[in-house]
Amino acid sequence: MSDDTKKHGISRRGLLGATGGAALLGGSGAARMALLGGAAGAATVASTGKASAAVQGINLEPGELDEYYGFWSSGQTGELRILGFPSMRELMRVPVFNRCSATGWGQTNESLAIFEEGMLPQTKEFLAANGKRVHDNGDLHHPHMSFTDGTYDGRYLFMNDKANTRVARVRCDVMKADKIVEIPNAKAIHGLRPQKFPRTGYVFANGEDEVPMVNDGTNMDDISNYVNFFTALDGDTMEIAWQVMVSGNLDNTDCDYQGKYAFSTSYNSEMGMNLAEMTEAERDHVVIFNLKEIEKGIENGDYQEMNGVKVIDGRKGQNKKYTRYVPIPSSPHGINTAPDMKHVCVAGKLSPTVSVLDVRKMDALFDEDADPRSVVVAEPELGLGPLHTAFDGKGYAFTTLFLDSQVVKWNIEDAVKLYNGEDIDPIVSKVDVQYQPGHNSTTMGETKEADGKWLLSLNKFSKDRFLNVGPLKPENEQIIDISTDDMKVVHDGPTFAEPHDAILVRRDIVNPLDVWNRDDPMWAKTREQAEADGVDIDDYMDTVIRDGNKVRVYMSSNAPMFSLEKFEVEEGNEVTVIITNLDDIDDLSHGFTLNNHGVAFEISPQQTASVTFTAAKPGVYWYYCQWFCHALHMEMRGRMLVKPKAS
Ligand code: CUK
Ligand code: CUA
Repeated sequence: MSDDTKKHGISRRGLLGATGGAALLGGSGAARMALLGGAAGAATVASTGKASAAVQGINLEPGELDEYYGFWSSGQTGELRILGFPSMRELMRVPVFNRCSATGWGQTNESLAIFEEGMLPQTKEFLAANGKRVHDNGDLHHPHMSFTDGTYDGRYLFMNDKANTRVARVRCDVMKADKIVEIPNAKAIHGLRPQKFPRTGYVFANGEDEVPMVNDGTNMDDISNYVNFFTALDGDTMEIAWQVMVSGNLDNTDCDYQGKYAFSTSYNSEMGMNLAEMTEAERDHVVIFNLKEIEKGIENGDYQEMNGVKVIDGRKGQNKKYTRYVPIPSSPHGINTAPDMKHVCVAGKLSPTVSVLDVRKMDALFDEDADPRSVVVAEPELGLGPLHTAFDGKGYAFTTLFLDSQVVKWNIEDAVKLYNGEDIDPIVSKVDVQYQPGHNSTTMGETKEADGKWLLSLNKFSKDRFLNVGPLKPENEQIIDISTDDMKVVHDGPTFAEPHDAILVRRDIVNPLDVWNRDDPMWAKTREQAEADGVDIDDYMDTVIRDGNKVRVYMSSNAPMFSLEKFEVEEGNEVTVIITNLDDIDDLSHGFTLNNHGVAFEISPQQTASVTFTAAKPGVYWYYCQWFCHALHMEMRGRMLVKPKAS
């Protein structure tokens, strides 16, 4: 262990916890042992430098608005969340990969069409065999906004689904998903970033899990056949532009501000299939993808087509101009490009170091005889378990230390000087967080407009910070004031499973609609069917179309009434209920819930939505509006009669 790390308190902390004890043994090997030996042990209860509660902007007066939008992942919940920041007030949950009880996402015909449009044929078959139409879970780790010229442009949010290998896009005008794309070949999409320059452009997505090249169930143990895939989607069409086959797995990804390179961490360069094998090597790697060369390769036909995707071979030893593998200690995790547009920080996870790459050295890296480590310009030892790095736009970096339960503030240029032999300490300060931080995020920090006001630490454990709610505890998200040199934790915020990542976007960039546009593409298909039925879904409607066994019930809503107080179908009919909310007043959402049928969906102002089900149980069933819309909201209901089948 260097004197630097001792000075900054690792040895003191080492006395406090079991994991810290292992840390006293020194070096990255000990960190690896510590992490493998049980992470939670490293949490130590330490006081934080609490600032006065009046820190500006956190405690808003009633009616005051936040300065930033926060877009949060929700991990295994599968949704996107929108918070006001820095008040941390939850504003909205946007269902993406999950089934939503309130809005009917995953049940309405409009949302099902989005799920099914991007689904691979073999998944459709698999789901049908399991009596389902869509997967109703997801594992959403990384939400990122589209860029133009190095900063957010407020068009779209892109996000991954690790659970079912998908990438989704959310429209920022209505805050609803409009594309959910299953990625062929790759397995378990994890790291995801949009291209920063000149615009998005590409959306880069990492496949985390290795699979046999022909994954047909005939091979499990011949590891030489396993590969992994890096995917570039076109952010405008959400079609897959190309994939690159790589050696080792892929964890997190980012790209430069020049539009030339993307880069991904790999914690399993070993291609190990169990814990011991995966953590064997002292160094794993970062793969650097040469975007222009890959585009040329595609143009020149130097690819193979796999499941309809053009795949470039960028595996180690191919000696082509597509990829380079930079050795990095040890099982690197987070990778973050600094707003100085030059430096890329790679967190070592099992190594106490962050490796700094210089994008200006990447052209030379692709020369044939280049030393693969020539792009590394600093490798400061910062503390135990570095996972992710955020930036203030003033030359400082903030790295989460999972095992130390700390965030370390350090200076990038000083780290470069230290690497060049100068006697200088890049570490500015450390602050305790509660506990075990993963991602962190600064206001506008992943853009060239990083403003250095706030740091958010997303901590995996809350332990004693909140009222006990049973064995499953919330995570804890903390806000740190970084406007001065010493970092102050100024806010604790519990949160449910399991936000990995969040971005903090200046509010002037995001400008959603108050009311839907009637010509929205979301219900274009529904409109087509209505036109064929001679029904105008933009107007008052109370029409029931009987089409063989199919019944289409068209109605509109106007507070506090549905246009149809009742309708009749026959047992066994396939019933589609289509509703347009004709109210055009800000905030006047209705809903349609059909008792004992598992049917419920949202109809916001000027929105059309529909649901299809089979009327299998004769009887009278009430339907009602489930959004409190009017003094007579309780009266906003009607009846469906299911007549017994005429025998
Ligand atoms: S990963 Cu979660 S702490 Cu999925 Cu971004 Cu690092
Ligand atoms: Cu409409 Cu409640």
